[in-house]
Amino acid sequence: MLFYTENVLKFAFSQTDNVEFNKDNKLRFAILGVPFDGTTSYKPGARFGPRSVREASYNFEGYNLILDKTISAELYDFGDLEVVHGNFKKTCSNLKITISELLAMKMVPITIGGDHSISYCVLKAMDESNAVEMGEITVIHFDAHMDMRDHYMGEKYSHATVMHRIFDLNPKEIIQIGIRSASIDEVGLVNKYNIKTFKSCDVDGNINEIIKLLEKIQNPIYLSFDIDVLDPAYAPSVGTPSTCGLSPKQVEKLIYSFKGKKIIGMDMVEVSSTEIGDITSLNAAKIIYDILFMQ
Ligand SMILES: [Mn+2]
Repeated sequence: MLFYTENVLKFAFSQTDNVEFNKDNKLRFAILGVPFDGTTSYKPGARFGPRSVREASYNFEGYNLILDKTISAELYDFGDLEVVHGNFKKTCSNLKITISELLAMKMVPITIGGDHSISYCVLKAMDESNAVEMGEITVIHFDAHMDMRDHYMGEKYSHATVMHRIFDLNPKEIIQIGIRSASIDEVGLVNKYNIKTFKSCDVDGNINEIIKLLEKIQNPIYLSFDIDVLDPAYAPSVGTPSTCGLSPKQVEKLIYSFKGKKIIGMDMVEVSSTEIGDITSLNAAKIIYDILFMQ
């Protein structure tokens, strides 16, 4: 695996003892930090996301009062990937190798970015592995932005094109939630290919219909969370803030519809907090916890 050797803070409640991986079919999650923000187009700093989200994770309990549940999923924090700053291609190659190794250990990767470009590398590694059949996966994408551009500033691989690259991998379906920013070409693409897109105003007006749709999903789910899906009031430290977004309570309600679902991976991207106690990283850590509580 390609890791930095520095001893980074581990996500709260992650286990440190050596475990014989692959021994049984027990669900185990692997946290992996990817401090790469080479494709950020506005406010840089997502390279600090893994550090700040881990730090924020210590503010939560292992017991969820609302759900009356303790965390039962096993969680291992593997530290940070060795990224090559400014070089997406080399970083993506390192990430794919490491995700492949985690999948071979039957771990479910939870990747903390980093800018959104890294999500493609995680799914590409899944596509190339024997562990995952891409045609059976529903990708659920929480974001203010569609990220469906074919190219951005001449670049094929970017945080602004990431969902188009994931679409190119032919997952079973893509569902986008919380969108409020797109180009007219991106809207043409999602309409042409029947990609389900729920705008932030759709969540305000019709959250129960969206929950019903999510609850019906039976196949494996990959979750991609751009923290800018939240309104900048709740998540100001992001690469590309967009107003009129979702509230943490709306996102919590949507996440609770994943109870018992087969989550094969998730990423939390675009967190660019640099201050201890920053609300953006607190909300990002809470979303990761809520997903773990769904298992
Ligand atoms: Mn975004």
